[in-house]
Amino acid sequence: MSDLENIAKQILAKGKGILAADESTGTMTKRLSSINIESTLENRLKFRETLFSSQGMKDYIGGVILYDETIKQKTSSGKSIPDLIKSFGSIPGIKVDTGAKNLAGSNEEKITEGLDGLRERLAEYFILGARFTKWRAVYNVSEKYPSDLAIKSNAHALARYAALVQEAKMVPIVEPEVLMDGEHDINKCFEITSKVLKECYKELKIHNINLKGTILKPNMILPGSKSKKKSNKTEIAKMTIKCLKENVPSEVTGIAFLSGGQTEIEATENLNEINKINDSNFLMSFSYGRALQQSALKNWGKNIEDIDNTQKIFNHRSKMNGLSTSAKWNIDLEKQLTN
Ligand code: 5MM
Repeated sequence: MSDLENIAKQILAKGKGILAADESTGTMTKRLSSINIESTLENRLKFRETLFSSQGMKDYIGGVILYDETIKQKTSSGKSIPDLIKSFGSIPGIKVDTGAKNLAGSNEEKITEGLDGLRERLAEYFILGARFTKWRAVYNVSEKYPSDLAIKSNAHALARYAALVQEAKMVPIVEPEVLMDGEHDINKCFEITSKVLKECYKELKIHNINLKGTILKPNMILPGSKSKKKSNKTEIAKMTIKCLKENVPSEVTGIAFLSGGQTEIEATENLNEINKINDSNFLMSFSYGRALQQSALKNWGKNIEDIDNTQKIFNHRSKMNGLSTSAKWNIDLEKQLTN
């Protein structure tokens, strides 16, 4: 097994998934202002250190995606943040895109930037302890979008990113996110996600990517958040698996879904259902941001010194998602906040 495949397998080892804590300062400021906490360097670190030193890290979190600010920070006891993560047997990762900007030629759409100087930044992140990276492309769904231009240019950028990351001996997470916003139904999400994934894997192939040394971070196949037609968990799971089987080469080591605006319970329940009926060779796990952090953040906002309860809530969410990676979650377990 290659080193890269080994890292990907360690991150998604049985019962484990990824904590996406790579909010850029703007996004983190929004999250903190929702709980009336000032977005200072100290507060952003304090919340993240609280999560990263939780016991749930040990059993359920195989990797943590960090933001540039955080990977360079030290904990209150002087340990570096990557070392803290490693002390739980988890692997530090880093978001390396510099954000989604307006796409020239189709201004209502986005292109993710960050390729300039990436080779040099990757070398620096490797020294800081990162062993995997993330790059997120976003696609709006409407009658005319996403355009071919957005699909092709984002796939090309994702592939150039992945090639540079593998050259730097790290595992690239490839994240093409078809956004949930909109009135579209689940079939439209299936159709667009299929198109997006096809193009991504076409470009990854052209760029000679070792697919075994990658992780795909896709959206689940869901109706738009304003859709009049709701879908149940079985339909969501079936269509998600079908879409991945049809469009993702079987060499890809693992799939770690984003939560994309689902509630915490929805994200857990849908992953559990996917694993219940998963008949593909893919490991199906999570790489959640909001769906792992929301309740913990809310509790922390009530009293930022209440580390114990915030960690308890985070441990519980991590455990619930860990269970859903092997279809062992159920709603009764949700009520047992024991950790
Ligand atoms: C944690 O949020 C990440 C993005 O932050 P920016 O928009 O500030 O760059 C985001 O990429 C995240 O990793 C994924 O969307 C998954 O998070 P969710 O909340 O959708 O599970």
